Amino acid sequence: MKNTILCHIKNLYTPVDHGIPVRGNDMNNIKIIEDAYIVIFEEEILEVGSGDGYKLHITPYSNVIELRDKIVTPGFVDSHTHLIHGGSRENEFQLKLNGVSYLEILAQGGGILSTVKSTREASKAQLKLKATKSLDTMLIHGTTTIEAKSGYGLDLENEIKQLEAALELNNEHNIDIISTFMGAHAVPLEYKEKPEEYIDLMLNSMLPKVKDLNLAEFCDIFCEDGVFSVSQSREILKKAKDLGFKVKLHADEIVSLGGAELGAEVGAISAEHLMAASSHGIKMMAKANTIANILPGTTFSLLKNTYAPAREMINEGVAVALSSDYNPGSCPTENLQLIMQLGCMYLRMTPKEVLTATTLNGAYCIDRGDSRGSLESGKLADIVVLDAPNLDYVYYHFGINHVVDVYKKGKLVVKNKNLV
Ligand code: IZC
Ligand code: ZN
Repeated sequence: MKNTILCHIKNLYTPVDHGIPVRGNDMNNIKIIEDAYIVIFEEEILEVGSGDGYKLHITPYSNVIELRDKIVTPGFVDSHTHLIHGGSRENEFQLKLNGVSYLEILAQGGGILSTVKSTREASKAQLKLKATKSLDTMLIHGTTTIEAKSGYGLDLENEIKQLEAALELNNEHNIDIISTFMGAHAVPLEYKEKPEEYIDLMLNSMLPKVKDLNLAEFCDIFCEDGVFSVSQSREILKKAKDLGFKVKLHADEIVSLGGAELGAEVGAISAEHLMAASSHGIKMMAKANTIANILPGTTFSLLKNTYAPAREMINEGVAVALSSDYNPGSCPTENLQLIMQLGCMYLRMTPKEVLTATTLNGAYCIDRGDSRGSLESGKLADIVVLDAPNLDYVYYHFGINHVVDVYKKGKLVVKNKNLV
């Protein structure tokens, strides 16, 4: 049998999957195996154990790799990205440093709307080329599965162009990409004076068409002051659900509007950002099993100090995920390890909670908990090898890349920090 065996791993760290997102204090329940091994067959993990147990699986065709001074975790899942876009927004950086807010820049036609212009001008091939560079960077930093949102087309043709680019890259790149339709990311300039008409277009044309073409599994919306109100968001998310989309939303990112409450009310799989979520909304999310997907890189990059209340969420028994929000405006980084470090330093989550949040709970945010997010037999062999003596070290020694090797579906795709 031609298997791959990773053995004598100094320490293996993994959440344990019980078939549901990991909530509250259970997020600290990371299994640690010393002198660990993983037997990989084809795309999956066949067995995880410790000591010499792997020897039973050795055949003349086995590829046996010793990792004596390395630690291993599941491949990271980045469950909130705006991967596909044209252009960049460093021209707004000085404005931001001068104190001009994100929503002011958007109201002046910049921000998301500036990326909409660049994305509309780009061909699908150009979008894919740019996104491929980002995917390569993500993979080198240990991310093996991502979610990718549309929302920089804001008309049917350009939303389809973005979603097709993501679908094609899912087939062409080693990273798995789960697609989300986000036509309700902003009201496009041509509808500035008649936003209700844009919402009608979403409800009656764009959503059904994207569903018919099977271009996205999820639907997301930017529920925010000056963007889409709670009642507009409710209408769109309900319609999306009726059409068969799974739903999630950008909730209480900047202003406390009741996005967390809406997420719980409509049965969203996750509510994302939540910097300004209310205590009532957090309690509702706990009750409704809505995952809190927190994006501390955005708070950091927006130069704010109002980080999402992760400790309160965990105390209330909410399942918390962390993700990058990789986008050209409010969080231009692909490095999920940096987000993990911010999770400890600013959200005051423990290293173990953060690992759960960026592996198994990230996978549940995109409805992939059954196949990834933990190192257990039967799951995909998505594995990262880190050059670190223990898990805490990865967070403590910040701003660098600790990942040396990455296995994606059992295949070595990053070796010694380089793409294979
Ligand atoms: O391009 O600014 N928050 N959408 C909602 C974003 C951030 C992405 C962007
Ligand atoms: Zn976002």
